[in-house]
Amino acid sequence: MNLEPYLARRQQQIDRFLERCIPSSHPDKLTQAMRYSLFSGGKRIRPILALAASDAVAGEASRVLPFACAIEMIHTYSLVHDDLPAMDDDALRRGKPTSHMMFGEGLAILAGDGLLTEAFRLMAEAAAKPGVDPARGLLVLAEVAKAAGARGMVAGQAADMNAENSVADLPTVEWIHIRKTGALIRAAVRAGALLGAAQSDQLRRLTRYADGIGLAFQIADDILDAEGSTAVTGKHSGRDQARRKATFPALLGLSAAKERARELLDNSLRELRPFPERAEPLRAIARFVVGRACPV
Ligand code: GRG
Repeated sequence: MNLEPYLARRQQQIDRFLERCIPSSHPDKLTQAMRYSLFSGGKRIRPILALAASDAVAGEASRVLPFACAIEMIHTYSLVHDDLPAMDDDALRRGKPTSHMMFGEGLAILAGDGLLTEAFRLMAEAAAKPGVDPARGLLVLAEVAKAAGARGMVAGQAADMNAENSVADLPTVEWIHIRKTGALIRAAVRAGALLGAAQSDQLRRLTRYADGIGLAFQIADDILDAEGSTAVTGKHSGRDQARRKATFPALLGLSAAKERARELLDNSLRELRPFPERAEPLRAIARFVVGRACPV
């Protein structure tokens, strides 16, 4: 499958929807700051995963789209806050100045808050719309909340900050990655599967698929950082090493980290074996995620 046109088509669909959610017709600074980060060239991997998971179980994409876009808003908020001086203190994201460099710290914090809250409004409204089973919609909303919150991504971020000046071992690093990066990816795939009325075996397999690529995604990101690929990441590279961050490449070495990423990719692809042709985008996305950092 040629992934590029698929990604481009999905990105367009997502951008159109997000454009309607946070329109440029509100000229205030807060909206400008929210839109600056929301439309600054993100790959849209998480919402695309939600849509592709729904495709894999023959679901209806239009029902998933609001949830998928809400997850992208949550992802965007997490990046804006992660870049703040109090956290990772980054001046560059996606090759552009970060939100606080453009708008100041206060507005960057509020832009993140605004995106996070809008995401929940969007999901709540979508759950109440005809065509979506409200119980299913609420279940997805609760899953996304858990994944993003203090038992998921926020917990991972807190542990990551805590680990910065200590020597973290591999299980600790994995614990952090599973929450900081993996939880939202898992929620995206499960949202698509649940809204597409996946059968329980399909849901289990898709969850394991997501867990594999979630961890592989972070390992790939760390490899790109270690190998200095600013052109690929749009971020300053070598920052993990400079901050002595415990990462897979730091703990295992680059070649073993790549091996682990490829192993996780194989596990994820194995989970998709019983799925028909319509799961092809999920397979291609998994190869793409790992392939950015090492040959697959
Ligand atoms: C602030 C609560 C809070 C959490 C922050 C997401 C995150 C947690 C931190 C960002 C730093 C980081 C390395 C996260 C790992 C996940 C990751 C690789 C994010 C980048 O995701 P992409 O590549 O980004 O999908 P784009 O730019 O394509 O949207």
